[in-house]
Amino acid sequence: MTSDPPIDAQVLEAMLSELHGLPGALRTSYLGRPLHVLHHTASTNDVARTLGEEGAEEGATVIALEQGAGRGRRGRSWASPLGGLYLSVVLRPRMSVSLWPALSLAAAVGAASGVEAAGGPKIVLKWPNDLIVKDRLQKAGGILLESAPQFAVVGIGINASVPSGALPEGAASISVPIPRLGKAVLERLEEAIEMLYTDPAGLLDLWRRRSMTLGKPVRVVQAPEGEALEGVAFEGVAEDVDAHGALLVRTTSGVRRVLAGEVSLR
Ligand code: BT5
Repeated sequence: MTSDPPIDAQVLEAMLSELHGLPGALRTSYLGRPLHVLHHTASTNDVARTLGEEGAEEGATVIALEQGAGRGRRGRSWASPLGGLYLSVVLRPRMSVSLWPALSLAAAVGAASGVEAAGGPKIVLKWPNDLIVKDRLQKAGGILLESAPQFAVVGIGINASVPSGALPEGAASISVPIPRLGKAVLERLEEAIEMLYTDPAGLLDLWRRRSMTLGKPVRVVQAPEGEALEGVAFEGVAEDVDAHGALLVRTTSGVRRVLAGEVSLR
């Protein structure tokens, strides 16, 4: 699965033209409308944030073939070589700001379902945002949710067909063509976001069914996004997620709620 060949110029051209034609084929009502396709950018989340600040409507989408400064959470970097899908959408969430973190779970459900719909492997989810190839337990994608006062940006990175050697250790590529994956992810992402708005309990159930975190002993280091991760670590059993996307961890002194932090399986 990590043996995809390098992408040559001809394949690249074909991919770009297929991506430019994507909006005509997309079964979405707002995601991918409009769709900005870039050969290279620093981070699609930054481009989407600028679009949001300029008043872009919900659904404006940016796809890049490679990123020079792809970002993970807490300032970590996201390896973004040619062959990955790097996609960000502008959302104007129709729910109270306190519930926005749950968009990260909806995005994970949509992206996982998109991978499978595009013919990729079965995906399980590690709280809050890792897409893990089920039979290899390796990370193939991640979600970066960023909020501004009037809008949110959901960024998704998936190792679609990244040549071996171009990814960090422990990462997997899923061997799916980027245009097909982009289409399926946008369609399933819109379904998941709509479900979060109209049937949040149902969406949480979809997340629970894919979770590899719930029911497991975990070690948690808790700190708000943007602050150093040097809070006191604690251990417990991951019990559930709530409507805000928080992880509920049972400890010897009761249930603790983790909205932002790092969770490792013990
Ligand atoms: C994430 O962060 O998993 C969120 C990744 C979001 C990337 C997308 S790409 C489109 C959009 N534009 C951006 O600039 N970002 C978003 P986190 O949970 O912090 O995981 C980061 C960690 O995953 C790193 O520290 C590495 O250990 C590992 N990692 C880095 N690149 C990877 C890759 N390509 N595949 C798998 N694991 C990777």
